[in-house]
Amino acid sequence: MTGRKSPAGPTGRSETAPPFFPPAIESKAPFGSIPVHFPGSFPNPRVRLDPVLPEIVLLGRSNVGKSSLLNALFGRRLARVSNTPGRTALINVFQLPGFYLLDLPGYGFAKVSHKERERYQALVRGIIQSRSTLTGVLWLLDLRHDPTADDQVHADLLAARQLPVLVALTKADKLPYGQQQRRLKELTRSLALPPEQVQLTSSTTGLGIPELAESLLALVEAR
Ligand SMILES: Nc1nc2c(ncn2[C@@H]2O[C@H](COP(=O)(O)OP(=O)(O)O)[C@@H](O)[C@H]2O)c(=O)[nH]1
Ligand SMILES: [Mg+2]
Repeated sequence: MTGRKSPAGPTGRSETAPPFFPPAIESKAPFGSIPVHFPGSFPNPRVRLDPVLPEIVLLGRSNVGKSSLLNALFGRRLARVSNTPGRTALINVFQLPGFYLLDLPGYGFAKVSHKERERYQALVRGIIQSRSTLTGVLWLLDLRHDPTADDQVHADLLAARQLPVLVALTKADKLPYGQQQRRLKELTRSLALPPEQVQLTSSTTGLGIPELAESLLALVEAR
């Protein structure tokens, strides 16, 4: 421990964050054995990340199960940094070997102020419209609910940029098998996505987690 402070980047780092998440010990999580680095949280959608790597952005309403899904994929609590109130308009960047995950705060949370909502929308619009390094999107939707107006805003942004999208339908364990299959079909149709881009998942049972990990890697490699 030298006690030396790391210098703020060009856009200013928001906090003293854990710089590195070591691999999970004896984890069954598909990304459990890979090291994850946390370059920081950034307010600027155009922030330059060094090195330049493909990027995948994570989107979903608050409470959709994003933190739980990340935990299931990585076997570690990566997402706690995104959960602190008052951080509604920051990108949390996780660096993996070969790509970045850009984690955004959950949207659609009723309690945020109008101003915070606008800041979030400017951030997500900026990321989706302006980042040439963005290779794809992992979008989380609760299997039990139809997309909301907030979800639709995101769907429109994604459609305009024509980015490859993976949809993780979360909390599948909350429905019996027959209803899972029915909702999967309904949502795939209403989202107008090819079936291979929509995955049933459960962070509780592990359903779909290995498949999701494969699809994420394929999204990065497709670049
Ligand atoms: N049954 C079930 N509950 C889940 C699942 N994923 C998340 N949850 C619960 O849903 C709530 C919100 O989850 P969280 O991961 O914090 O959502 P976030 O706000 O999107 O990060 C918590 O109570 C979780 O325990 C799941 O796959 N199955
Ligand atoms: Mg969360």
